[in-house]
Amino acid sequence: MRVFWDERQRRHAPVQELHNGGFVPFAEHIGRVDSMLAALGATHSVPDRGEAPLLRVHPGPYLDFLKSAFIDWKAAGRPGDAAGYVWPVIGRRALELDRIDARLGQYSMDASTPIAEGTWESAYWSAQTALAGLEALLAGDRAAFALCRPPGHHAGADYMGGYCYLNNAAVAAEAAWAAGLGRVAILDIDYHHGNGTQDIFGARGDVFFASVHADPRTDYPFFWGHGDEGGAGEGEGATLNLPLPRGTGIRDYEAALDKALEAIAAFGAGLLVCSFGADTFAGDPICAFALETADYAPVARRIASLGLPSLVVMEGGYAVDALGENVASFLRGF
Ligand code: SP5
Ligand code: ZN
Repeated sequence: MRVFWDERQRRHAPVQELHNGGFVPFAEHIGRVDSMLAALGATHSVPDRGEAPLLRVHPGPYLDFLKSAFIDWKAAGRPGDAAGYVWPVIGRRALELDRIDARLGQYSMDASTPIAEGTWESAYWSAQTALAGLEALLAGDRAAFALCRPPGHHAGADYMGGYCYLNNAAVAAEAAWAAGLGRVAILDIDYHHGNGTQDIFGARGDVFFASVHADPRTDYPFFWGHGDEGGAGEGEGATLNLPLPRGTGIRDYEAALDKALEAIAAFGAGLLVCSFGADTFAGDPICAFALETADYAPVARRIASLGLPSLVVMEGGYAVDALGENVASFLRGF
């Protein structure tokens, strides 16, 4: 399976994030990439397909915000990285406010997603990496791995969150649709619910979203991913959420995964996008499932048995020392 990666994804390097009421080192750091690259070997380069495929998912004003936020932050005389501190919970009024603090609140859902100097450049190339993986499928590869970083599945059409800025999986799924590949299924197996992806496609009947994740009653993102969220309008029945309790190991995990795979098979997709997070690993420092390195290969084999052309898009995974081997195990299984 070819691995796609662009060095410009390294430029995003926020210093810290809010955690338990104080600031701690940013968990989604570049050491994750070094671990993966060391385990995966050679990578393939990523062409620049411009902003048009991003604009199929994200509105222009949101992209403009991502591009200028750090510059505006510095222009306001602020130290460190750009981060919001006020959120419009009563309703997201369509106010066009100039103040950088207002814009940071308007376009984000949490305080763990700071914008640093290289954030836009890395997010842009992360999305381009997903598109490069999709192009490998269009060229006839059965599967491709997009080493996306920053990750994407918490980002909605017009908000960032959960270390995510652009929704790489959604950008690839939309591009696949535009390329005529037909109905797309997205299987999200990051530890956290992919609220952004669900939000983007929840009202669509032509894109299926299935997610196996930690129960949002105990885990981030809390407000999305509950078992009764099944899509809306034309998308009713095209969203499947399978929350699992903390401590879940491979047996119960595979039972839930099989439910998701059955639903995807019944949907009749022409392409699978798999949002893969290795934060389901037993040793993950910020998560609480119990998968072992060797478990990722049979998990991937089950997914591959769908027989669909498959784009694997990297999401989370914070046990840096084991991350590369966990991803390698998954890709070998595929
Ligand atoms: C893509 C992905 O896995 N995003 C996860 C976002 C979770 N954000 C909230 C987690 C809060 C815990 N912060 C721990 C910081 C340790 N340095
Ligand atoms: Zn995650």
